[in-house]
Parts: sequence; structure tokens; C-alpha cells
Amino acid sequence: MSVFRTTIPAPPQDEPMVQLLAPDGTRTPHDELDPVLAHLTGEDLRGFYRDMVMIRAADLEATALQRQGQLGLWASALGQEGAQIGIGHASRPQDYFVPTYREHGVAWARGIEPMTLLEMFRGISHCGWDPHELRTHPYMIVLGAQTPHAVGYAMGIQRDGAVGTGDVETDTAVLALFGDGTSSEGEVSESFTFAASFQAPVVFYTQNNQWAISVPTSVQSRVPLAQRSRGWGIPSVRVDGNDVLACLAVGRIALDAARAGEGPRFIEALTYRMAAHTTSDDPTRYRPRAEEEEWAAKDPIARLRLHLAQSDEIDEAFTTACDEEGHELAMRLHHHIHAMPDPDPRELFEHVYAEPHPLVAEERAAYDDYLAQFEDEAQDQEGVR
Ligand SMILES: Cc1ncc(C[n+]2csc(CCOP(=O)(O)OP(=O)(O)O)c2C)c(N)n1
Ligand SMILES: [Mg+2]
Repeated sequence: MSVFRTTIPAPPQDEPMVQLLAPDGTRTPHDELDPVLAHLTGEDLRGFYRDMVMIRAADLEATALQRQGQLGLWASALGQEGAQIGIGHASRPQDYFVPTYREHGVAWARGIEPMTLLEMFRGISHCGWDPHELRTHPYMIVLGAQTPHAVGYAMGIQRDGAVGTGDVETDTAVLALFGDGTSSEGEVSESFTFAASFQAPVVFYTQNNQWAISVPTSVQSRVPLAQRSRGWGIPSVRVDGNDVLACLAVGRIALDAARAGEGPRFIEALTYRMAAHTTSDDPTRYRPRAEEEEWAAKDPIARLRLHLAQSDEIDEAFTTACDEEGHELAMRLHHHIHAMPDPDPRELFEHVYAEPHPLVAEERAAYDDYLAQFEDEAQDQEGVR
């Protein structure tokens, strides 16, 4: 045997996955997780189902609106509803969430209106909600930039004494969200270091949706992502990200531990990005159709529907009512966005810095000249007529 060792004796990809709901809706009992979910009522479960249906309806409508030229871009969360609604409901109101750009289900669970997200992707707002009030940071597109923010915030909470006091109203945890590809960013490793060294009250939550645009997760890591943080001494788990109940349960355990002052946790939620990376992407160029079909059979919404139907918690009238409500939401989004004026492209230069900046002023002037060309062209065309 070589003197060289890894901390992981098991071969790569050999990491157990916590699952409570099988794709056919069967519920597996679990000694540690069942007590965490024992208080859930049928109404709670129906609420999770409705949440997922609503957010999928909004997501599909947003993609259509982008195709109609109404949004600049849309990053679909199709297929990730279970991972997002599960972790969203695992939190307490005072917890602080630090998202990426694909957290529409998380946003929904935190009380952010889908309309607000669409307005942001239309380019008329930078955020649109009050991060302090809704305890949810603005979306972040710069990969990994949000994880040091989350850890810094968690260390601040620690210094404010809002950790480990036993007060359920004030003890607070931070949730740092990032994707599988983002796990390769240096900021994530640095965040693990600080979180572990200071035992910060932060939970790292990766939705491993298998792809970072066209790069598969297997290229990002030689070991299952869940094993990554263990080298830092951060306890971690791989959970079925298409199982809303398992995500909720492990999320609760992790956030409770962080709030109690037991330090950071890391959750890898194994899921699948069912749509393109964004509306600018064409996944048929790089991923096999068979893989998409395999994951369609593990759909988080269908899974919960099957489970609730098996336990007589829902009937067709309920699922139809949810579908209709989703359709009404989509129509509201459609009409609202279509009725909006176009954003002024010059606003791009607002809010870059709090105070005037010579480089921004120079770039704004150059852009003004660029836009002026089109005004001249429009006048020329007027003249020809
Ligand atoms: C620092 C940085 N590098 C590159 C990009 C371009 N980019 C945007 S999304 C993306 C892939 C991210 O994949 P992952 O972390 O798995 O998240 P997912 O999009 O799958 O949710 C890349 C490379 C960026 N936004 N920021
Ligand atoms: Mg990804």
C-alpha cells in the first residue's frame, strides 16, 4: 500500500444518498429524519405541492416571455423545484439566504413575488425586494462571489451573539447557495476555510444539477461533491434533490445545528437542470436525450403527487385547482410584463458606484455616442419618406 492516502477510502461516486420519497412516490421510513418531519400536516404537504406547481408555471412563462423579446434572459430552474422548495421551508424567518441566479423556488418560499424576478431579468431592477426584510440577498451572477459574503455575514451574526443562545426567535443561520460548477471557484474553498476555522453558523447548499452550462459535474470533482467539505472538517450529506421531503429534513437538521453554534454544514442536493442553462443555451449540442429522459422520470412534482395520491392526501380536484392557479399566475406575469415600458439602456451606468467615477463617465459618453447613431439613422429614414 502506498504512503499516499486520500481522506476518502471509498471509490469516487460511492456516496450514499438520503432519500425519503422514491420516484414512484413510495415513502421510505428513516430513523433520523422522520422525527424532523413528524409535525407536518396534510395541508403542509399539499402546500409544498402547490408551491412547486406555481413556480414551474412561472418559470415556463418566463421562458416564453424571453422568446417574445420581453426579458433579456431567463435561467430556468425546471426540475430543481424539490431542492428549492425543500430548503426554502427548512429555514426560520430570521435565517439569511444568499442565492445564485437560479433560485426561483427558494425565492418563492422566502416570499419574493415571481413578478419581481421577471422584472429583474427584464433589466428594469437590480433586485426589487428588500434583502433585509425578506432575509434574502440579491441574486448573484458572479459565480462563487456570494459564498464569502454568506460566511462573512454568518461571522457577523456570531459576533452579534445571535448564535447558540437557545432563543428560537433570534438564533440565526445563513444559507449559502451555489451550483456544482461553482464548487470549483476559489471563493468556495476560501469560504469553507473561514467557515470551518471560525465555526460560522452557515449551511452550504449545492444543487448539483449535473451541469455547469456544457461541463458535466464529473469534470469538476474527482470525488462526489458531498465529500469535498470533509477535508475541512465540515460535516456533509448527499440528499436526493428531487425529493422535497428529504431536502426539507436535512436542511432543518443542518440549519438547526448552525443556529445552535455547532458550526457549518454542507449539503449536496443531487438534482437535474431539465431545461437549457439559460435561454441563450442549446443543450442538444452537448447532452444526450436519454439522460434528459432518465431524469424526467425522477421529476420532483410528479413524485410528491404520486406520494400524496397514495396516502389519499390529494385528489384530482386539488391537482386541477393547482394547475389552474399556476395558469392564472402565468397569465398575470404575461400581461404585466407585456404592459411594461422598455428600460432605458443608459440606466446600465447607474448605481455602479455610489459616487461619480471617471471610467464609468467615459463609458457612458461612448455609449451615448453609440445610441446617437440610431437616432441619426431614424431621422435619415424619416427624411427619405
Ligand atoms: C466568475 C464567473 N465565471 C464564469 C461565469 C459564466 N457562467 C455563468 S453560469 C456558469 C455555470 C455555472 O454552473 P453551476 O455552478 O453548476 O450552476 P448552474 O448554472 O448549473 O445552476 C458559468 C460558467 C460567471 N457568471 N461568473
Ligand atoms: Mg450546475
